[in-house]
Amino acid sequence: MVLLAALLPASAAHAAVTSATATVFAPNPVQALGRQDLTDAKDADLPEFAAAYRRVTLTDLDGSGKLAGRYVVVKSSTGKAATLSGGAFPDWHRDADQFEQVMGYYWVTTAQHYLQHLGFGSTLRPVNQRQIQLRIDQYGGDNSFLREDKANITLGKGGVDDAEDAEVIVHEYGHSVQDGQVTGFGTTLESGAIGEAFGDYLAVAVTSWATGVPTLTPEACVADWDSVSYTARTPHCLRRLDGTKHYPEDVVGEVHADGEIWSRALWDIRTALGDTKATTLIVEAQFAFTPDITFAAAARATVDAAQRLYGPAAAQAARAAFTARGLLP
Ligand SMILES: [Ca+2]
Ligand SMILES: [Ca+2]
Ligand SMILES: [Ca+2]
Ligand SMILES: [Zn+2]
Repeated sequence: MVLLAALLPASAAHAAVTSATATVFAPNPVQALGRQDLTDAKDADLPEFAAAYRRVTLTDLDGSGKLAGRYVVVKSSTGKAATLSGGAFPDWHRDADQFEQVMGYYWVTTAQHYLQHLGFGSTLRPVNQRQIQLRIDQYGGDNSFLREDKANITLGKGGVDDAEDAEVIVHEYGHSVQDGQVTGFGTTLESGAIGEAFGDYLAVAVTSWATGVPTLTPEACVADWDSVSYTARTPHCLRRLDGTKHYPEDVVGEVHADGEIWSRALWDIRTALGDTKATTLIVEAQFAFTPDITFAAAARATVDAAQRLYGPAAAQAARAAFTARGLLP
């Protein structure tokens, strides 16, 4: 028993783990308020945002008084590092740099808790249970495609600050999840598209789990708030999970656009089986992926995972979703 305890450093670290309250958007003001007319207004904390703030509890903190914990450490080059004051994080709003830092900590930790509630790390293998580094800088995601290391996250401040939208944060965490499962995942067009699609899917799954459904914007809409800066039509969406793109004729050779073929298949599996079964089998399947997997091979692996976990009816639902997209015969 003594030896076993010595092999479990997590139990020692656990003593220092703590929690504290802080203020966030859940998941973003457009979705929380059902208002498509909100604009960035140069980061101003206008009165219409007041109803979108939520006081929540940050968990798994390391006790340092900073935004550092078991699953994420926040490193911001914009503004001073958020620091505990009187046992809580102050009620920062969107015009404070510390607000985005808190958002990054809260939503990465929430995404990991979502995976754990599915059984990853208890009844199933752990997924991405490492401390990722979340950086916030002036440019961030705009040049993220240049980064080799997808384990960590960088968020920028172009238009609406990226970290003001939980769905942008969780999308990026989706890349970290896949890298955690298959190191270096996403080296080709199709595997890269699967990566973008999974990030979009996870963004919706996590935020619906955390904030409830029905949602005040279409549930299939990703990044309702960040996309206000660069979309003219309403509802504002960076991308959607419920598009009609079909393989191969809708392939354009760009990972985000082609990802909408894959994400629609994931969305259909979720519609057929419900969030818990769908996300469990989708994530479980990803352990069998290779870094350069094709759509067809990944679809087969996902059907196999459905069969293994839930039997023939679930496998048939998964197969039907991929067949509808032209990804399986
Ligand atoms: Ca801001
Ligand atoms: Ca942005
Ligand atoms: Ca949304
Ligand atoms: Zn991405």
